[in-house]
Amino acid sequence: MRAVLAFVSLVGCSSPTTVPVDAGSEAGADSGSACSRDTRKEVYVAGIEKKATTLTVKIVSATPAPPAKETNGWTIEITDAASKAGIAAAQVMVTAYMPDHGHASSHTPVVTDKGAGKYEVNDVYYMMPGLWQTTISVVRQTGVAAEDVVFNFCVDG
Ligand SMILES: [Cu+2]
Repeated sequence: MRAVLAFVSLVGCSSPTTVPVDAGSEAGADSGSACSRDTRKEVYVAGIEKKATTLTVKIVSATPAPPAKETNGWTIEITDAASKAGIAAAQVMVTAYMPDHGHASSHTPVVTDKGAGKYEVNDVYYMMPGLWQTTISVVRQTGVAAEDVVFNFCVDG
């Protein structure tokens, strides 16, 4: 399914994706960007977190902050939802996807276990402006089902 979507997206994205930037003609627009009126977006703050079934994923810090077009690096912390203890040695996979265009990022983020529940995520790559769904999928230990959390960040051009 993902492969089909990725194919469709290539077609969808072959046309210019530039969204006309209004020159402040709309009252209340914070930047006049593609993101300013997207109600699906989540505003990044250091420490933003999402809960899955048995665990919580927190973005401790992001570079740049807030997340921006092209290359992003995050430090995340994964903790047990009940005990709050860090979950080390999990299998963590990060994927970025653009729902409006039906395509994934051209880069596969690289996750490095830093111990005690901290993980470094590099090469989260948003190649164009708009809403990106970044899924962090965590397998606590082999044989256990993955638990996903999704962060919805809108990236300005
Ligand atoms: Cu796109």
